Amino acid sequence: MAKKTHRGEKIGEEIRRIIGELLLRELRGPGFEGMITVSHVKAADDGSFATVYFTTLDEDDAAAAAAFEKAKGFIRSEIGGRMGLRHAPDLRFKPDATEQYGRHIDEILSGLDIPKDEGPQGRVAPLPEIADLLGAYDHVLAFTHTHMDGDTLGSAVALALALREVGKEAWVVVSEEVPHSIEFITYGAVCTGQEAAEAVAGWEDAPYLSILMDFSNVDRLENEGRASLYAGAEETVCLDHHVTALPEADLNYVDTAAAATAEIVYSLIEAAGLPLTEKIATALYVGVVTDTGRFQYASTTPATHRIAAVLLEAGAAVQQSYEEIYQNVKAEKLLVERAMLDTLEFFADGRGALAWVTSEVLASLGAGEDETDGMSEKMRGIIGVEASVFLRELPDGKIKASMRSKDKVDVAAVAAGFGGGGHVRAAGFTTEMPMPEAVAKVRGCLEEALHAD
Ligand SMILES: [Mn+2]
Repeated sequence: MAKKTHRGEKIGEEIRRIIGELLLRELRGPGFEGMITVSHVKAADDGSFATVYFTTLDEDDAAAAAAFEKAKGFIRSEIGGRMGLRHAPDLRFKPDATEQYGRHIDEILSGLDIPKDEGPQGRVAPLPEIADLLGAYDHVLAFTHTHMDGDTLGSAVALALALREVGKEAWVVVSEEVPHSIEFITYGAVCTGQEAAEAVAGWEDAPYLSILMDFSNVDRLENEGRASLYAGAEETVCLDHHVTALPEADLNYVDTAAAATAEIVYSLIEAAGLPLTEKIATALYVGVVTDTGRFQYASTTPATHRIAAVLLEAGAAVQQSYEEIYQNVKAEKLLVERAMLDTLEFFADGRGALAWVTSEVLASLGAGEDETDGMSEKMRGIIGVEASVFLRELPDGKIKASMRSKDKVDVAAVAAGFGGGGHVRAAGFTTEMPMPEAVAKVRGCLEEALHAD
């Protein structure tokens, strides 16, 4: 027994040293700007997992935790490589809350005299504070993320409509055409960046609030017009439920336990005392239904169902939602499916499934972005398949990969290794590797993850 305990301690100390080195040299970008110290690492004796306790000087623990989470795949591969482990421990990152470390930090601070409030990062805010903030503005812009889905649109439309109910001016600013399956929830609240700019000009310098809905990385605003509209606000807010969130807004509310941002917006509407009309309920319902795969993903919680129940009571158009979203399939979608099935392959004894499609094939089928949705879910649905990945070539030649898993593989960790992110059961990334290389690399990483479980 004593020997085993010793082993966990040794592994933990080695991991602490490696991450310390990575923090000095390799780990860069949002969340890693401040001074982060790994105080200690608690590793399981069998080396299967380890909890990394860290402290931050600027007390922005959430940003650091998100940054660590995002870099987890990379950190694990470094640990595996440097320690010669076939399977690096699964990692969890936690802020170190011990008093002892608080004192240590005070010592460091007094010695270094570093200003506390520095850097571009915003801060994490509780929902009631954001509810209060809504009350302070008469003008609000909510931004959807690129590759729009039912959650980003439903959440943004719901909040805009709720604010309009109490006499405020609110718009949902989109960067692309609304997918036809969710067009029915635009309810006259959606506009382009150009139209929003005209609206803002009409507000004659009145301060407005910008909200990132269902994403936290401002890069996903994509076009210039939207980026400057967002930045032109008096204050910015981010509402999101993704693990890989980079809190870039002034005030950030990120709840990774929420199955959809629509759940967060529901709570926000409630906290702000805003009304819940039939249209608002429908928009939120669409967000919840689409992000939970019709209440079937592991992210679905009792709270998800309770919120759905309230939305139904408020008159959400359930039947219409399902018809519009799921019984509205373009023929092109089936043609893409056929092309996808042509490349379908299994690996890791049938526990992994992979398929890909080139932009040339997509163009010849007249298929757009919408028509490639759901392919990795389809593959995950196959008997015996634990993890699936669908890769498609974008018109600019980049490769976009979408991964899904049943209940064993953390695909967010795999995606992080490629600079992407997402949820444990649904994640993705974009890469500039050519298709054959991307296919080989992601197959290799998934094979390793499948062997490790
Ligand atoms: Mn979402």
